[in-house]
Amino acid sequence: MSRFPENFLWGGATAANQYEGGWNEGGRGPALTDFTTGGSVKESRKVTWIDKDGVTHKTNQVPFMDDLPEGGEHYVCLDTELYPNHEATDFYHHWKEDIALFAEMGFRTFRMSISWSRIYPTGLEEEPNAEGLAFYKQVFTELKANGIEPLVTIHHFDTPIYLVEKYGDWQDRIYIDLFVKYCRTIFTEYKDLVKYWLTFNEINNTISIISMFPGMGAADYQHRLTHLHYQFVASAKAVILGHEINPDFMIGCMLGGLISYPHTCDPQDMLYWLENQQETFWYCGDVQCMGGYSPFAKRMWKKYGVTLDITDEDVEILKKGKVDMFTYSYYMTMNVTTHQSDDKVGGNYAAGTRNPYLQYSDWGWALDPTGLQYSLEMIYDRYRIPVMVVENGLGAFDTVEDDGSIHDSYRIDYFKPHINAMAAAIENGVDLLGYTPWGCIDVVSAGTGEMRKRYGFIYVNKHDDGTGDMSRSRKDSFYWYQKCIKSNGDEI
Ligand code: P53
Repeated sequence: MSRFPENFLWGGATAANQYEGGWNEGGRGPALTDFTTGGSVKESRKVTWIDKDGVTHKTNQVPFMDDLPEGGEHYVCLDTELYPNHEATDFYHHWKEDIALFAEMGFRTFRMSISWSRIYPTGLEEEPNAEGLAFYKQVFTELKANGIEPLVTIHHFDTPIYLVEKYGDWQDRIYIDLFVKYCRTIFTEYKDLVKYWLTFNEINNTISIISMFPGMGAADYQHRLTHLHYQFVASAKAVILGHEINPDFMIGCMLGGLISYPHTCDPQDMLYWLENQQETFWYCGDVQCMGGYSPFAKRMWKKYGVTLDITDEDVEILKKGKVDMFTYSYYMTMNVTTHQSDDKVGGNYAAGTRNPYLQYSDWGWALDPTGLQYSLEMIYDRYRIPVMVVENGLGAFDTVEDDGSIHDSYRIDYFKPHINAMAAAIENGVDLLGYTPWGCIDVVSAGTGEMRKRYGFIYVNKHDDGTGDMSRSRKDSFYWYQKCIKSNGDEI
């Protein structure tokens, strides 16, 4: 018997802002992610904007979740900069070809996101953009025709820019109604094509990445937790509405798998670790899966001097709008400690100390498959609802050989133990529905804006300087994953 359930959803994951492109085509309006430049591990990505006197600026921001900087008139794109998310890897013009490649690998599901501003260009329109709706309809229809179940993220970092300029980034209650309007449109339009939905991608990033950006304007808790509260209510309302439109919908939360360990067994480290996990992970998971804030949330509000705009109606909605499944991204673990340590590691979560038992990738990400098993069991133990791992993978440099082949054995080596870790968690009782490795086709990196940090089984000929003809090719890992899916995870 196979280690995985017979109908296990093997697939891959992407997001509109990093994959779709066509940013100014088909009536789409611009989004927050369209004003973010490229960067690298050393040089962080910047946002570009213009002030009231017409002077342009380039500043660091907490990525994809910040207000227009003080004194700003508008966000603006500068001729002197490259904006990698504009074209991304051009799913907009390659969807048919890409879906054929996913089908060839044997995908049973494909995770993608809808770009809100392709449906409502500013977010405020009464009527949706018909061309935008038609684009996703043909994509979902093509996926279904290939036996692939769409798994759709409704919001993946790309709030319409018009709303951010007018209302701040989720700093106004109006966002709840605007988001629900957007959900009503897509739920109704695609109710017979899409069953699996995720409301907000890595919703907990809002708080978990604050520590990476000390001293930046929006890295204050009043701002962050307000943003989160409106998203929680918007998500719960979407869950309630979705079930009215189609009771078969499976609607999930999506968290960034910020899993940590206490660096020492000092009891003070245990307490510190517990508090860290409550703040960066359970704070969000508990609201979305248990239907309201946990008692620890109150401690957090007090600690950071936060007062939230929570109405009685909000409390009722959170109670009713519990998600059907828990989904998360899993890349690494990090260590936390109350002790002094100079041995910090880099990566998207730069705050941790180095774990002496683990190896680290070129981008400073800890390689820890056991952490995947541990987190799956811990999450299922707490919530007892189906779980899905909707991102996992290795960002790496790939080399194209003279004959066009790409020998990415390091990627295969990364996946194998992670697949074994999932099998072990299933064996121990976890109800795991599926697995969608991140960037199954190369996409723009969210953290650094690079192309050279690649995750795909499918290579896309596009480079950091904007060159490349966007042609697709199969890496060695493509054939490996095809075999893995065919054997339902037994031959890896
Ligand atoms: P990249 C942390 C902070 C911000 C985004 O990341 C993150 C993470 C890691 O959990 O990214 C998620 O591209 C996200 C994807 C992203 C992926 O992980 O920086 O959901 O959009 O591309 C990988 O290597």
